[in-house]
Amino acid sequence: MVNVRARAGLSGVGAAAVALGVAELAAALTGARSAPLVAVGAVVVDHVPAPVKDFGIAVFGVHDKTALLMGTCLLLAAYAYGVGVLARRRWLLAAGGIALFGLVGAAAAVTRPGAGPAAALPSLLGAGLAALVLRHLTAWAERAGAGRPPYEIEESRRRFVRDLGIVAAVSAVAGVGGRLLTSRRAVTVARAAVALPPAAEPAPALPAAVNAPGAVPYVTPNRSFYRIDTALVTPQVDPSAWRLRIHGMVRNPITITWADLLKRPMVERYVTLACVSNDVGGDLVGNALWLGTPIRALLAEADPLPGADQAVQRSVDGWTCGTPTAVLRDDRDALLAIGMNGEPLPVEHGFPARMIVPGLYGYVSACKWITEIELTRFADFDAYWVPRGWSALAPVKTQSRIDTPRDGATKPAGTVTVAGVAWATHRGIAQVEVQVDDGPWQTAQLAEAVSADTWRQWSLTWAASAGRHTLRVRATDLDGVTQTPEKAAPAPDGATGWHQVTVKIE
Ligand SMILES: Nc1nc2c(c(=O)[nH]1)N[C@H]1C(S)=C(S)[C@@H](COP(=O)(O)O)O[C@H]1N2
Ligand SMILES: [Mo]
Repeated sequence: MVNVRARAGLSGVGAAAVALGVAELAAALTGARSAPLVAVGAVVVDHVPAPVKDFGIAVFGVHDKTALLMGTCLLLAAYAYGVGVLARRRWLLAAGGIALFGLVGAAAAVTRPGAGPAAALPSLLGAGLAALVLRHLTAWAERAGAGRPPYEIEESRRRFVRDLGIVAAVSAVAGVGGRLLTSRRAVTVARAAVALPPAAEPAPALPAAVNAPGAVPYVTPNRSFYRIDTALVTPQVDPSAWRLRIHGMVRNPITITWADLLKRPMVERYVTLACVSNDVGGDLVGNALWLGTPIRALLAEADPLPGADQAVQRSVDGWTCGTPTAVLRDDRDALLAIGMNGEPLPVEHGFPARMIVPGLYGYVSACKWITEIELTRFADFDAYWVPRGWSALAPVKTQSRIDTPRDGATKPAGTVTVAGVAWATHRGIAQVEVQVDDGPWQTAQLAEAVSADTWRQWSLTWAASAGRHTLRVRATDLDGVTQTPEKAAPAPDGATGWHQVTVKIE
């Protein structure tokens, strides 16, 4: 038996696949962010309510974007199936469904920051082809209907399967080809050609005892450094086209090029970067050696007007964050950074330039792919995350984490090393204490500190007896303030509470 309806549905899915594949290919010319899937996804990312976004990060972690794209594909497949079924009897309605798909994609693409009218092309081209493909496939599907002679049904089945196969192959080739072309055009080549200037002020040599055994390494390698941003397609910024414009409430607006930037004095600093979405015990925190030029000097040249209390950093993809101007002008090492652990910034960490500000969460300070700093007032402008329910001011809260033993681990009785990291960036860590069950707080041994701006490793030797035990950690910063035990969720300005793990000793 042939199910004509299912064939019609599959025709719809095939047509949608062609649309996406061809659009991907077209987007190799008009820019990767103009592909409909990516453009619509980006609009979703920008408008998803904060709790849903938190849920996404909590469930999918750094794979939240893949999950979003796959979810969108599934929804689209269901929609396309419906359009295919409709096409049998109500062709005009189905055509309207396709047009709607094309218009939504085009609208999403042209309204992305920095997009031109050409960004509409991939979606419109895709929708046009989808209509042709659907017309063609449903014609074959229809010829299997009741009352047709058996040879015709058989013939239509063969033709349908053949043409659906061709459609699938064309979309796959177009889609993969488009992606390959895009990545070839990517800035990987330009990045490989960058020779970082030497630091006028190199970072101090790391003390021998900077690592505690069992804690994550003091320096987080680039490939394992957490990545958080709203960019569905990593912005590709060629250094030769890069500019940083400092404007707004300044006496002397300035624009610098990549060549200008490389001529500026560079310093190297270890700075720990933490995400406000990091839960107690979470791993959205890392420490790297950054190479950059102090932003303080650049701002002094621009000469902010009194009252310009907020420096809004803007990325090439339109994302913004607002940092108190005073923080960028005080004596801390706030950097316009170009290097990370001895390499040019990895593309996903902001190549060619980003901000790194000790003491503030990333969402209010660490703009990647930065292209603009606009001096303004907090009263006049809300940066990206502020209308989405996050605090405009967000200094990093003191936190500590147990890296070993892991929660749920089983260890033999006897000596067990408890170790981890603690950070109170720009204030510094004075003390870390560990509590076993309801026992007294024991002072952990601290690894040597590099500066107040980085995390500090700690460890404690524990004489573990058989049974189930809970280990808790808390840190005290150099101002003498101990982490609060009170549990708070990451929103609106960072999680609080003590990290604890439960282990079984046998
Ligand atoms: N352009 C841009 N920069 C951004 C973001 C973003 O979404 N877009 N996210 C910020 C957030 S929330 C954090 S925690 C840090 C993370 O930097 P990383 O991905 O290099 O670890 O980047 C910040 N810079
Ligand atoms: Mo973040």
